Amino acid sequence: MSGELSVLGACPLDCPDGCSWVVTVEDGRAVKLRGNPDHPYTRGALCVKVNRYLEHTRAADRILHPLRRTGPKGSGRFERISWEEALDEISARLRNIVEEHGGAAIWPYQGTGSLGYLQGCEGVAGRRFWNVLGASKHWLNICSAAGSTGLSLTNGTPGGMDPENFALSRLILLWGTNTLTSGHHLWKFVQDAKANGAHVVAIDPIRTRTADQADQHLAIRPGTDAALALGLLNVVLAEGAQDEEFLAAHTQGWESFREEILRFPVERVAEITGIPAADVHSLGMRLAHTRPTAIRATMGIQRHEGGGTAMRTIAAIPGVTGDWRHPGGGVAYSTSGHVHVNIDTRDDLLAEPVRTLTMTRLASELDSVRCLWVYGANPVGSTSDTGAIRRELAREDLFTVVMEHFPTDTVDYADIVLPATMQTEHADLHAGYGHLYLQWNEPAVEPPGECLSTTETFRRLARHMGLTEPSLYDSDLELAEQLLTSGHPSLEGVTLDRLRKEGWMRLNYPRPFAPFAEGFPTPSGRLRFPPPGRAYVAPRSVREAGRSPYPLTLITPASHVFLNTTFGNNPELRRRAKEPVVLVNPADAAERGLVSGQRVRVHNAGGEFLADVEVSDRVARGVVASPKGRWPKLSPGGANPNAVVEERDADLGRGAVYHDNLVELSPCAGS
Ligand SMILES: Nc1nc2c(c(=O)[nH]1)N[C@H]1C(S)=C(S)[C@@H](COP(=O)(O)OP(=O)(O)OC[C@H]3O[C@@H](n4cnc5c(=O)[nH]c(N)nc54)[C@H](O)[C@@H]3O)O[C@H]1N2
Ligand SMILES: Nc1nc2c(c(=O)[nH]1)N[C@H]1C(S)=C(S)[C@@H](COP(=O)(O)OP(=O)(O)OC[C@H]3O[C@@H](n4cnc5c(=O)[nH]c(N)nc54)[C@H](O)[C@@H]3O)O[C@H]1N2
Ligand code: SF4
Ligand SMILES: [Mo]
Repeated sequence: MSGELSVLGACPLDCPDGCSWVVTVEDGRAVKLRGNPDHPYTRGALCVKVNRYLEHTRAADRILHPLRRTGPKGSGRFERISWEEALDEISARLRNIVEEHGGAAIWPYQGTGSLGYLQGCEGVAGRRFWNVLGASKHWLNICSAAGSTGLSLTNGTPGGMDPENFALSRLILLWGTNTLTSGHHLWKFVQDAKANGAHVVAIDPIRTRTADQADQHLAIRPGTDAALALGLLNVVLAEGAQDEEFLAAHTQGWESFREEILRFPVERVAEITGIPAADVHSLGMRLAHTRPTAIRATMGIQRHEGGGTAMRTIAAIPGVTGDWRHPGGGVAYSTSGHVHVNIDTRDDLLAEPVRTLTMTRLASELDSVRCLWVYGANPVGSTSDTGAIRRELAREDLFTVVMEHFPTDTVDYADIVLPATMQTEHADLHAGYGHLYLQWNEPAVEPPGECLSTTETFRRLARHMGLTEPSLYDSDLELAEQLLTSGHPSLEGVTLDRLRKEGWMRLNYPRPFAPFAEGFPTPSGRLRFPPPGRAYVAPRSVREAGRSPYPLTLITPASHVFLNTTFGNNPELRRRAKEPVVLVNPADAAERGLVSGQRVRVHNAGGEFLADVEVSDRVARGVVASPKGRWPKLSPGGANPNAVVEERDADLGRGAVYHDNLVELSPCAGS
């Protein structure tokens, strides 16, 4: 058809699958979006959420122009202003703040709304600009920091297995991961393995849709995974199935770790984890005698007080069994450790060293901040302790700028709102943290209204402020070229020209890829076993058992129909999500006289949100669950689960503790 063309792009969202997509454009309008059938990981499919992406770009509530606040902070009342007015006001306020309080009073709060290297959190967007102003640094710890730190302590990198190699595995542990919801493209490789006789076990406090499809589900007590890992290894040792050759050649700390394992016999582990001893033992036997064994452990497992250690200790398993020898063995958390692009944020532009502010500590660290600049993030929907965040954001001495697509709860607190382009409207370079490909996203259509990309917004702001540093003005294509110049062998042959033509390229790793068969990227070249006494850290729920007035552990996992808070305003996906629910075990419900459909307050000392009870044996006694992703202002009572998530750190990497909070359920008045 005349005027029709196909444009290759990539899904920008915070999801391991990093899909490659094809946009059909007719007469300047994007009319169709589908998964790229040629991409080996995408294999032609997107997901229930992103299938609606084009409709989302044209949603009636899309922000198309710069806005200035007219009502009180939090009211969401704005007037339309021009870019010129917006840049005037922002430039004046930023100059003033730098002069009076120093650059460190600016907090560039960048989230994972886009994972792009140009427009999103993985790259340079805005960071050179912030360095020229001397702004505080931002520690993006909301998602995966505890697990990445734990894995790096053991292996020297968060990178591990190529997820495609799950097809080669004989035993698959889906450990604290809801594959069919939060990264479903792995499933095809799991199915391939199953077709070859692999046994698949889901280890999750919730019987998820993934657990339903596994051969076996172990309902573990939240936050006790490291103890299970030690118990499984205890059986491996009893069987004499440890790989002595691998241990001697490629690990360190084995003698003391071995002793630690012996302190976790099956009966003790059963008591800690709530998993019957017979099940711990039988899985230990499978682990002892099945090579290769692949472990998929993603972010759910590390959103606990002991979550970093959980990943650290789980990562020790293939060190003992020698599974790293085989491409179908090992642990897959994130492949980001295998992506070695050159992210040149130009820290040399900083006049002096600055402090780092912590994303999940927004409420408490905002105290000393005078400008909060939010992009790619929706903290009022997604960050811990939203009640405290709202109180801070209401401060009159805080100048808040939000770059956004939609009028989120965070936008409601902005002084100035800047309209941002969506993925079909700007260029970007992407990896995926669940595969080994790079994708190029070519803009398919013109931006609507006055939307600007992140890179262009910062170029214009720099010009408006008269900044002279040349690298602030690098074009998108120049920035993309720079990213590919790291000289790392994995980028050999990967050029921007080829990426733009072909849409995606595999990083230059062997296939099949066994990353640690010959050693680890630690200083000694060896896997480092956890030191004695540090292999299991109990979660809050276990530490406080019987002492807290809030006896139930709340898990707030990924929603099937939202992607974090993205799509939380999409009418069709909201319709599918129905009213917010909280899963409650029949015994816990009976004890409180609660029945399905009844609306309750889920509360603790920090706050409360409302949800309808769903009595279900999908959760064990003592565990309740309610998914993340709803917009507070579109939820009953104006709050989502983050009202009860405490501002507290995990044990490693200052990670967040979204699945490690204690609550009580009480009937709503009148319900
Ligand atoms: N209770 C609970 N809370 C959680 C979690 C949990 O498990 N439980 N998980 C946490 C995790 S893992 C994460 S990653 C966070 C993420 O939580 P959110 O901050 O809600 O992340 P997103 O919804 O991915 O994106 C945030 C915003 O970025 C905007 N955005 C997207 N692309 C762009 C762009 O190119 N430019 C600009 N300016 N904006 C853009 C989107 O419109 C969106 O409103 O939530 C955390 N919150
Ligand atoms: N549909 C959809 N997909 C998403 C997202 C989304 O919001 N929606 N979010 C994206 C983002 S930002 C991220 S970080 C990932 C998150 O996705 P995942 O990595 O899958 O993380 P969660 O959904 O937080 O938790 C996964 C599973 O871990 C279980 N779990 C919780 N605590 C424990 C524990 O102590 N031990 C064990 N063994 N299991 C536990 C939960 O019950 C849940 O079923 O998914 C991405 N993909
Ligand atoms: S959200 Fe994940 S599964 Fe869905 S299109 Fe994006 S990358 Fe693919
Ligand atoms: Mo995340």
